[in-house]
Amino acid sequence: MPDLSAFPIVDRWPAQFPDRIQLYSLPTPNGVKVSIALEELGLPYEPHLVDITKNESWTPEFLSLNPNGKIPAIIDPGGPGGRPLALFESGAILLYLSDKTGRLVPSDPGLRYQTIQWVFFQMAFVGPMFGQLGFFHKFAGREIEDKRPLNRYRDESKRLLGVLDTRLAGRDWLMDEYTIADISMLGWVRNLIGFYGAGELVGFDSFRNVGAWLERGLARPAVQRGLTIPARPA
Ligand SMILES: N[C@@H](CCC(=O)N[C@@H](CS)C(=O)NCC(=O)O)C(=O)O
Repeated sequence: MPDLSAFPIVDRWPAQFPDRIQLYSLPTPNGVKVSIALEELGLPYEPHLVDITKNESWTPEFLSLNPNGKIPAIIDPGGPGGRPLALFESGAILLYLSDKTGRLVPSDPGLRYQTIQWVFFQMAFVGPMFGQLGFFHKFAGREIEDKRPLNRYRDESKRLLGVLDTRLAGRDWLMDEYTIADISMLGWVRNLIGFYGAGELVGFDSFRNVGAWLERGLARPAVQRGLTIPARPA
């Protein structure tokens, strides 16, 4: 049985199954990338709920795994060389899981890099811009009288949806097959029109290819399961 006692995070979130991948997360757009990938891959894992609304990601135990204080993070007890590997940053975790299994990424080296390119596009643009739009449209930023920040993130989000819409013309997924690039993006687009309520603001209905892609993605059973893991307390 692997020994995870060197990781202080297990003091606060004990591992009942230390031989499984330990997932520290919450079902947010960044968190669900990893739970969806794990569900798609069928890898054995143990989810732990880190309640960011209670600042649990800023506790010393969590910071010992991710000094940046953000979910998601994992420990794979069976990492490279059979040694435990701790990882944070959802894009890095997606890449790691796809490399570990040889799945959810094309085997052709060129196509693999293009898949990674779309994951980086999500990490650098879609997540940060949609997140800021959510803040200025739905949360505390809504109160700010000066609408320039809201308008800036609205316009940038629309531009990004346009990039995605063009890429998705005539294709089901961002690559020729379903990959970690789709997984990285689905939760964010869903959130934009769902939780953030910004569908009308960005004219989502005009991005028909993105709408059809989102529907296809959300219909996948592993996506549906991943979107609710770790289960929030009742
Ligand atoms: N680039 C990071 C972003 C992670 C991130 O922003 N996580 C948010 C939830 S979606 C978080 O943990 N927020 C907690 C906080 O800031 O207190 C990744 O993709 O893993």
